[in-house]
Amino acid sequence: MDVTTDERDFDRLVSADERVEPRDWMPEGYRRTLIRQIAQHAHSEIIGMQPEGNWIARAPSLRRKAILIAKVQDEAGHGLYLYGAAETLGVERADLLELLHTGRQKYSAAFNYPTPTWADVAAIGWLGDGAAIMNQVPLTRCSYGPYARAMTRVCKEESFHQRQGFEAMAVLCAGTPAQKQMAQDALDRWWWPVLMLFGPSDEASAHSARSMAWGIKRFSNDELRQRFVDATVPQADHLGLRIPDPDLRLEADGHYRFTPVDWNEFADAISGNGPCSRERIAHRVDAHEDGAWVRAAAQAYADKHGDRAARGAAA
Ligand code: BYC
Repeated sequence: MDVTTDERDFDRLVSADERVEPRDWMPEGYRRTLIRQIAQHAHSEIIGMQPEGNWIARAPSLRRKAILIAKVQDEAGHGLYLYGAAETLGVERADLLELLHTGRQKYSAAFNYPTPTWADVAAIGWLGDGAAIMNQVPLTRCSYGPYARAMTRVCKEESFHQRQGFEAMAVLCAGTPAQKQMAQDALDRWWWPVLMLFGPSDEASAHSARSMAWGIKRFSNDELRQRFVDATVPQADHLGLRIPDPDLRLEADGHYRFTPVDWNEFADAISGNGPCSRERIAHRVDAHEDGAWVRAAAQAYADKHGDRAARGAAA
């Protein structure tokens, strides 16, 4: 098959490590892969607001409440940048939300787990945002410009989130024995869901090879998971907490060996059978329906005044 000039230009951009922009020709598979990944990422950000949002009214102090409100609001902002990046590929935000609400597009399995105590909020910041940074910093070099640029800002905010989670965890660990136990219990609950954030093992990952060849992903799922474990175990040691993996050990090569994720549990969590899957989607659909009047008002304003910002809010 003849290679067209468009294909040659695209291949040159990708191999020269330059950015592909919305105006550039791109293969249909590349466009579809980006829509799938960016949409899943956006959905994870907005569904990820729920487990922590659950604690806004019950945060243990005014300071913690103010920090948590700001963090949850940041996650909504990440969703907006990401839906915006997806729209540059020719899809509508309303259609992506419809796919989320009807279970036809995924979001991160981790957010299907509950947050029964305040320490779970600290653990999500420390571990969940820590994993997000490990996964997303390489995405700032993604070959698709709008996604890469969205990631630059997201990663800056995620590093504040990770620090506040670690600090909240450190305060609990320096508290009473009961508070330290709360921190340990939350680590026990979140360790495995957070390892799932990196996706299936390299052997099972359907999209990695193609996405890496296109410069969308820069490292494999297992490589990033390993980096996360290597970075996080010393942090747990510093806090005086125990990683809930009896087989975890430091090898001579300087890397930690750890027990693989329970992939059956992962499969359940991504297919709508996680502990809170139904509750998360039901809550999301309710919030969307409750917001219908805001979208209608923004649309009416945009129609009357031709205001671009209001049209964006109506979407
Ligand atoms: N959960 O071939 P694979 C946050 C799916 S939120 C559910 O490896 P890929 C935060 C995958 O979609 C940030 N599903 O796929 C928010 C695919 O299914 P389909 C979350 C998963 O795309 C609030 C299938 O499994 N981060 O940080 O090459 C508070 C095969 O997988 C998961 C991102 O979204 C999962 N964990 O690689 C705190 C990062 N993993 O589409 C924090 C951006 C995989 O074939 N995304 N699947 O039906 C990525 O880097 C990549 O998409 C992944 C997966 C590494 C996640």
